[in-house]
This record gives sequence, structure tokens and C-alpha cells, in this order.
Amino acid sequence: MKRRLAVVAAVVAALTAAACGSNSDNSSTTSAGAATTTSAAATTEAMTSESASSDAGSSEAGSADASATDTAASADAGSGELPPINEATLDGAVVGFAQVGSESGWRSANTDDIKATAEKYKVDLQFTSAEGDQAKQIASIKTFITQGVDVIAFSPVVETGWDAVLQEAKAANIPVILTDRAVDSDPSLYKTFIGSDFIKEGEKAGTWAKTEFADADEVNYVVLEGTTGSAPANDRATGWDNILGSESKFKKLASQTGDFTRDGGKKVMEGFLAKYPNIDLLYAHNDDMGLGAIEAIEAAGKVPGKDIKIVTVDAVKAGMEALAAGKINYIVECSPLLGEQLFQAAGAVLDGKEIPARVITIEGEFNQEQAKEALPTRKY
Ligand code: GYE
Repeated sequence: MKRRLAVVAAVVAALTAAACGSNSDNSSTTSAGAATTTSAAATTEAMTSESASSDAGSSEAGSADASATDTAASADAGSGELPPINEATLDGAVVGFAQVGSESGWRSANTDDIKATAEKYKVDLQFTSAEGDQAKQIASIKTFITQGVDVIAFSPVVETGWDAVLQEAKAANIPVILTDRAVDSDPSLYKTFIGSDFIKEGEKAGTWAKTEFADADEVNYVVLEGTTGSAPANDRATGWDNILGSESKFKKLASQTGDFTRDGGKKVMEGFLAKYPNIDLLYAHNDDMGLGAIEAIEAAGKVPGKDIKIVTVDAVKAGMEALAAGKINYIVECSPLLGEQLFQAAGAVLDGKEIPARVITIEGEFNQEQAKEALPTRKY
């Protein structure tokens, strides 16, 4: 075991967290340089000062972001970025990681990346999977606390219900890093939250739909939601509604959870198709549910991408293939490659360094042509 957490680190990080306010709805102001080199959009922003919440107005209308296909990582040093990796600190450090489960292609890519990055830096990774069950995830975190690991990291299944276990970790002086999904707990209970801006993702999807259907008089749409209570399901719904909630011609026929799985997406879409003969548009909170829905749409004798247009979030390989094949119309990227940033943050915390309380992964968007271009070099 390798406990290097200095009291000063806890104080500094708590102050940073306090200065930044709440965790999930702040947009950052400072470019923090890149940590991942394999992501389509590898740069990150780190929040260093209080800033306004999600800027709906700045979403680009229907245009795919050029950075989506830009594989170069910008390593420019802005203030507030994660400090560079300290390999000596990470070598042998014990990091407990409590994963959500294995619900989607995104999750598999995320797990693979975290494991591979841990290996690269010789981190002693204690990996558990909660199979989508918050109680299991809490039990894992408690075990990590008992073991006295150096750092605990996890991707919370849902947003609420974490206060008690986070307080336990704090009392045991074990720093906690959140990756991928946010919690509603006080930011002083964890060091940083590394992941996407899910509200912005929903806004990008909504903006695409608004442009795509600019000439239509009425758009009847259905939504396949992610896991109920999870940050990406909550925020992707909010972002979408930010753009389309006041557009009266967009009529939400139905919205139901497919739990981020292909099977869930297929089953729920079958129900939607049986009930509503007039669906123009599907918004699926991830690719896997969109892919399941495609099977249901084809089985119902309709043409996905034409009779029913589809917009999803993630941009995993199978999703990008369906996009290139014309079955999905648009994908908003959400990068699962968070391993580099996670261990960068873990090393920095163990070194007693200040880290930003929020690290936002910058991501792109893809239309069908851009998917064809990006696929050959796509890493996941
Ligand atoms: O979009 C979905 C996965 O939390 C960002 O979880 C992640 C989401 C991702 O199951 O595919």
C-alpha cells in the first residue's frame, strides 16, 4: 500500500471544489489541455472558476464539429489543468474502481481503457462491477475503504444516495474521484468529477433535430431514455428539452427507459411502434438502445434513418457503422476514454497537488458522411 495523501491535498481540493459550486451543470472556462490521445476529441476543459450553467445558445445548429475527426491531442497548458502524469507515484499505487456494469458498448470501451491505462502506469487496480445495482456499488466502495486503498474511483450508477459512503471515505482519508457520471452530493466529498457535459450532448441532439426538421409542420417523436436516475439520462433529457421544449411542432409521443441496453431499446421501441403508427423521429440516449430500436423498426417493416429518423449519443463503433450505413442519422459523441485523465488525477491527488474540481471532456458530433471518414481510425 502506498498512502501518500497529504492533508494539504484534501484542504486544497476542498477549497477548489467549494469555489466551483455544483458539479454537473457548470460549463468550464479554461482549456485544460489534453490527456487522452486516442479519443476523437481529446481535449478537456477544467473548471477553474465559477461559471454560468450550460450554454444552450451556443450549440452549433446541425453542423458536425470539425474537432470530431481531429485525433490530435492539444496539450496546451491552461491554468487549472490536471498536472502531468507522475509515473513514479502511480507505480504500485492501489486504486479501487467501482464500475457501473457492462450495459453498453460505451461501458465496455470505458472498462477496457481504464484497465489498459492502469496497466500502462503499473497501478494496482482493484476493479469491481456493480451490474447496474447501486447497493452493490456502495458495497464495493465500502470494501475499498476497509482495504485502505490509496484512491477510490467510481462511475455512479445513479445520481442520488451517495452522501453516507462518501463521508465514510472522507473520514478514512481516502480521496475519491468520480469518472463519467455525476452525483448530487456536496463537492467537498470528492476530489474531482471527470466526464462529459451530458446537458450539452442533449442540446446538440436537439439542435440537430431542429435543423433536420426545419421545414416540417409537425414532428412526432419518441425517446428511449437511459438508466432512470442516472446523470446521463437526466441531463440528456434536460438538454434536449432545452432546445425543443418550446418548439410546439415537436410532439413527444412517448418517453421510456431502455436502461442503456440494446435489448431494452428493442423492446421499448416495439411497444412504441405498436402504439404509434406515425413516429417521425427517435431520440435514443445511447447508441445501443438506438441499435436495438433499429431491429424493432426493421421488423415492423419500416426503414430506419428514412421512415423514422434516429439521433443517438455515444459514437461507439457499432453506432458509427449504423450511421455510415444510413440507419442512424446523427450521433453526438461521448468519449469513454477516461483512463488517462483518471490516473492523471489520481497521481496528482497522491502527490498532494491541486486539481480542478471538474474536468469536462470535449466531444464532437457526426453526420453520416463524417462517420464514414472517421470509422477507419476509430478506436472504440
Ligand atoms: O452514454 C451509455 C452508458 O454514463 C456516459 O452510460 C455513460 C453512459 C453512456 O451505458 O452508453
